[in-house]
Amino acid sequence: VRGKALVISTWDDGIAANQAAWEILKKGGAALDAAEAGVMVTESSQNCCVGLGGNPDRDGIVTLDACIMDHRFNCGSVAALERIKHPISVARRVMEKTPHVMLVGEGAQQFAVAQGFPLEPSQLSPDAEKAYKEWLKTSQYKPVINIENSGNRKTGPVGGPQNHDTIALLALDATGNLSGSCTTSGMGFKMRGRVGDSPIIGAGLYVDNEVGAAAATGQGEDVIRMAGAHTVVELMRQGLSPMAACRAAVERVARIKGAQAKDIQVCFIAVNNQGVTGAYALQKGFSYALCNAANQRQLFKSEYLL
Ligand code: SD4
Repeated sequence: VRGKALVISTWDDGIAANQAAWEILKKGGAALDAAEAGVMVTESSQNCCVGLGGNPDRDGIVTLDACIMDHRFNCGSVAALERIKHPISVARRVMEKTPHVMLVGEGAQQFAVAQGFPLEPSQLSPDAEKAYKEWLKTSQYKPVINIENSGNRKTGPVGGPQNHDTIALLALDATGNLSGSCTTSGMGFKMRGRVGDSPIIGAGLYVDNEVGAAAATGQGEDVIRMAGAHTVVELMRQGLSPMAACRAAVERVARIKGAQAKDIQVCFIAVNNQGVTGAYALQKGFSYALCNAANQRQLFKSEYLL
């Protein structure tokens, strides 16, 4: 593993996130720092809807979820956090500065402010405002499959069906340590208070340095009900390759959902502690980005079940 540093992350926006993570890894930096720095790029990006630029809930308020986990089972998480630009960094502070794993809502925001994170304006980004107004016309909640890759709100279909917007990233550093991060504005137009899989340790993200790490994107409810990322890690522990583990987890989702499986997307990425990576999706259209010493800008189309 030594010297086999790498980063793997979800969707096309993963390429830019990987670059930032790589800047740290290539200098011998820690996987945890890489995992945080990588997804911060996506949280700040104007082109995608992770972070404060994301679509609001059905009451018109953007609420953010994020978590982070290191190679020693240390983990931190925030959910339903409002008006903070970098939820991933707040999650890291929860991990490092509190005796807890998870802070939510007002308490999470209060903690962030106390830690010196600026409180950002509550107004929606112009694109989110437009999408929200469009959504209000019907006020129907229907998850759209592969929303991340259907174009951003400027180029995508009118009304911006930007329904769920997430980045999950796994990093392996030169010393062989693994860490991961996951951050999202959650599903657009979700019920107020809804929390998905992304900030849930074991669902959206899990890291066990002795085995590997895994993360999820897609329909959060269906990732939570089968403890997605943790399941993938346990399957790797039983000897499956990262790809086979992701596939087996997706098959489990399909079994659970039955005929409804065709209406949702669930995707996993994984890396084992030897630096072997894998991914698998329920439906066509999932992409993931890989970055290592050989090539920092690889983008792959994931294989899929249906
Ligand atoms: C959620 N899993 O909030 C997130 C959304 C997502 O691709 O991953 N979108 O359910």
